[in-house]
Amino acid sequence: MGNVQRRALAGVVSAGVILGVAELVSAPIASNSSPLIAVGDEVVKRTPLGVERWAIENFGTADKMVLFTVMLSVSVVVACAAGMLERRTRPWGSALFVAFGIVGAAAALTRTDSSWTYAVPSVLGVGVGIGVLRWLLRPILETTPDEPHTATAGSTRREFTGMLVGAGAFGLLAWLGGRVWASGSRDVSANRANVKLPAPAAALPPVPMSTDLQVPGITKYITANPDFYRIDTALVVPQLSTDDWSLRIHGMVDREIRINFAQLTARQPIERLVTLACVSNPIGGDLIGNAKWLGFPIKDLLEEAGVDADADMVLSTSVDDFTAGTPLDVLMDGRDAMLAVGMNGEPLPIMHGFPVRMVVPGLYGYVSATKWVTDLEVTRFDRAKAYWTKRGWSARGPIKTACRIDTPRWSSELRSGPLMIAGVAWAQHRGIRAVEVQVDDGEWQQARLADEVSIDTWRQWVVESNLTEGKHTLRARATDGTGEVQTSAEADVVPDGATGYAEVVVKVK
Ligand SMILES: Nc1nc2c(c(=O)[nH]1)N[C@H]1C(S)=C(S)[C@@H](COP(=O)(O)O)O[C@H]1N2
Ligand SMILES: [Mo]
Repeated sequence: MGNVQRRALAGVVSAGVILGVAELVSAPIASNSSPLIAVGDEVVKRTPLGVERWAIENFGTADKMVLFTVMLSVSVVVACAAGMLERRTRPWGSALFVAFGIVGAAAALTRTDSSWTYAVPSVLGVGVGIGVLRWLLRPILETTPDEPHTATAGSTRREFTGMLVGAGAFGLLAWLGGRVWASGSRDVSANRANVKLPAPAAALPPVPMSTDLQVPGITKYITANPDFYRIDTALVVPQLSTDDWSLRIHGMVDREIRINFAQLTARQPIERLVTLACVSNPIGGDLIGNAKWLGFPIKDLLEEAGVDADADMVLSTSVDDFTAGTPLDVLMDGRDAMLAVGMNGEPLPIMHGFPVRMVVPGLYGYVSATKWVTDLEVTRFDRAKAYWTKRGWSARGPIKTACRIDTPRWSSELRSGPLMIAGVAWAQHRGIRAVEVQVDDGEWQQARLADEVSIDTWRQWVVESNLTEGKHTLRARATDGTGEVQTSAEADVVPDGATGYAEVVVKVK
């Protein structure tokens, strides 16, 4: 092993020690005091709209993994450089680590919930990391990386390997210890398991079989919780217990309201089927899901607070500072906009907003579905801007009429003969009146629809077809409950949702 490799390895292992120690020290403070999480949060906050859109389109829900991979790769490069540059009297490698620590500490200190303690993980991590770097390099601190024969100067290869493994194990143990400590002290699953959901006044009748057409390959009418798409800006899922939760309703109201979990759940709940959809869902995409939600009408609470006639928006804020701006008229027009506490018969899963989130039929999630919601400010669109609106997305986000072909799938190779073309269509709060399917440039054929139990959910559809040999393009379009056919014009997801017919190309042999 030459000096170049020794220096690079020492740099990488010491950087690992920095991250491990920082993770351990962040455990009793807060997850976003860890430099990796703090810097990640800051990067997410500052990512330009175009890059964000590109990331969601290409990585979908794996975007967070991609972010961490990029950050770790950058760290490895910096760490190699630090190892190469470190000298006894000119500690440029240490200086690089200090710079690293300053970035981490600065990011941590600018989190909204931070205090001076948020700098401690970065400072201690870098301190220990520099010590480890200099200890590992001691025998060769005076060499330059390209000096060829230094095996005689300093430790043997075996000694050095032992030191590296020791330091690496120390960093890994610190990191694992931090993870275990943090999950033990912050995890609210035990709290969630103890929640007893109130029963709705009028229990929802069992969902009729007729909502599911039982076509192989079609999306199920109800999406099971583990299969439900997840979209949020949180790098670490917020852990908010029912004891720590409370909601403040304020702003342009006559009386400010503060309500805790016991008070909220003592109220009369409703149970409703609502399909949530993400504005970033491309045509044919799967950022959409349907669940049975248990919750409390937002309208009632707003009426108790008494909203100003001038107000036209409710800015909801989550415990991790995500915000959504929901049109006030939508919350007040009698639809089932709610503060949800239950999803498909269970307390909300933690990643879907436990203990309380908003659900508003007919609006994309980014303007309405705030998870871990703790604050509702009654205000005006010309006074407040929500998280995604600041980043170039439309202030209002009504869901556009759309449909998806679930089966057959893209580029399937099929045998000629009878074929079921089937999928789902949605136009939340307007309902679906019809779906039509076209094969190549043929006639539009009416699809058979599953029963409609709510205009706030998607609806399954199926067409029986018979395809000849060759390549075929299948298209579908939906008509909403007002009689309007979805547009064929193709639009991108930015700024207010994709449009265009659903399309699948298949080959028949
Ligand atoms: N706190 C918080 N709530 C949030 C978001 C977020 O980033 N943070 N994203 C919204 C968006 S863009 C969507 S599409 C829905 C997704 O809800 P789900 O993850 O339960 O499917 O949550 C909304 N609520
Ligand atoms: Mo979304």
